[in-house]
Amino acid sequence: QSTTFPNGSKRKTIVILGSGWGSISLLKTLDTSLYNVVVVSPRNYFLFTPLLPSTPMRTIELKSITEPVRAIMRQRKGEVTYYEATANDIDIKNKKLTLQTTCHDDNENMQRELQLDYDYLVVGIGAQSTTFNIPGVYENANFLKEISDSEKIRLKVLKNIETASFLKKDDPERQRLLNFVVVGGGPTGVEFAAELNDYVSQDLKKWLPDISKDIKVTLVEALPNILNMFEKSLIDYTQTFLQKENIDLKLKTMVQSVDENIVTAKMDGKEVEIPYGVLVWATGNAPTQLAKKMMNDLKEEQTSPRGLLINDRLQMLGAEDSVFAIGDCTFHPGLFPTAQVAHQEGGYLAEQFKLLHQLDQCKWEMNTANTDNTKELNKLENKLNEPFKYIHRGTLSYIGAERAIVELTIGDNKFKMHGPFAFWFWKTVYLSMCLSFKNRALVAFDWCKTYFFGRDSSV
Ligand code: FAD
Ligand code: UQ2
Repeated sequence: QSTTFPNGSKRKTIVILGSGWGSISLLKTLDTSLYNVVVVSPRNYFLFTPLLPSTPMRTIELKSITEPVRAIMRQRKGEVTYYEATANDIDIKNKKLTLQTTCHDDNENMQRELQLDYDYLVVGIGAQSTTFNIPGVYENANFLKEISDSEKIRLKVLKNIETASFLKKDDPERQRLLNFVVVGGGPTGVEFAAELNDYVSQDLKKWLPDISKDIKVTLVEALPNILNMFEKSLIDYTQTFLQKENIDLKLKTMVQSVDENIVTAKMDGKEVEIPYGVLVWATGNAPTQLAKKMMNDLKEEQTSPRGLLINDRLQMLGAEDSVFAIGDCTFHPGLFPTAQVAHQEGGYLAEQFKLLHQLDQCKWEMNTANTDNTKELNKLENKLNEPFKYIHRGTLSYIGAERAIVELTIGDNKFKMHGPFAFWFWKTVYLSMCLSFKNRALVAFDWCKTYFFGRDSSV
């Protein structure tokens, strides 16, 4: 793709950081023939996070919910460049950024650097899991955010089961190994606890009935209720249901510290100790290294430690003319750190970039051909100034044993469902949201496979 358009005007460069919900949704809707588009991300695939909790116990295979960035790029109209690298410094004043790759050599880590110039920068770098500085969490717990987390959790669960079946029934170590503790009562924590319980009651029960009886899944939440984004009746339904399914719900329980084998928590002012074999930490978002650096560089405007501050047009405060920020790396009242928000923000930016291009062309014509485009210019500028409006469509969560809860918002009306029918709805919604036909087919196939043959128990 050449650096100029046929009329002689400059083709501007957009650098998109990240390959998550926000960035990929932008890439999929952006007219890439209007710009030089460069995507930078250390992860060369998109990950369909809503189904990640289904992967550790292999209800769904990991490969079914990833899509390579290059497969997405290839479907675009214009050329797109991709660098597998991490952006580690941004010179906002001079519109330059520094990328760093890590090449794994046989005996050393060789890092290569690259400088890039941009006209527009889109920051969609997500967030990182945080432990709220609770001692021992980082060292002993598993997060559930990336593919590698899912694999680690699986290995631990299966290994503990094998070790436990090796130990005598009255050995307290056996019970500890079989205590699976999930911290965080949001959809991620609930869905993973549910999947774990499904594995135990639907699969393990057939192979190792003794072990399956002794496995205990505990869900820990600091607030008085789990799934706080849902309506009260659905919360009550879920809490009752989980307890019936033998998940030990510990509400109003604040984790204080974690050591190798024990979670220490405060419950109603009392200290409780929960011995565990596997601990999954499914709560808390914090800014990444790069986001912190950017906040520090723009101290005057970036006054929140919770995320990059943006205006209603998703422009980053302090660099409104050239930097946009979307998704979990941002903080804005009314916009939650969800895929649903990031997805809509990406779509909005694609439209903004189309308008920005039209505006540039309009100005170029005015300058070179002396035509009077004032009217069109005003129209475009008005359109460009329209703020991003988030439309909340609803929230869903799987809760185990082929049941889900669903809350839909259509216009001003709210609809809610729970139970087996909601589970089918949940499946249909997530299938329809998959990024590619390939993902859709693989996920559907995995569900069939699990239904007919059960979940795989091999490591
Ligand atoms: P991400 O999708 O996290 O992507 C960030 C990208 O930036 C990654 O590709 C990363 O590699 C890259 N990156 C990081 N640092 C750099 C750097 N320095 N330079 C370049 N690239 C960088 N939301 C829902 O709405 N519904 C759900 O059901 C749901 N379920 C979830 C389940 C799980 C298990 C998890 C973890 C999250 C879930 N979410 C859900 C939340 C949702 O995944 C996030 O809100 C969403 O991913 C945010 O999108 P994002 O583009 O901001 O960041
Ligand atoms: C969504 C989205 C997500 C979500 C959810 C939604 C890509 C992966 C839950 C919302 C969609 C719903 C509730 C379906 C609406 C269906 C009808 C029939 C109105 O949009 O963004 O991220 O998790």
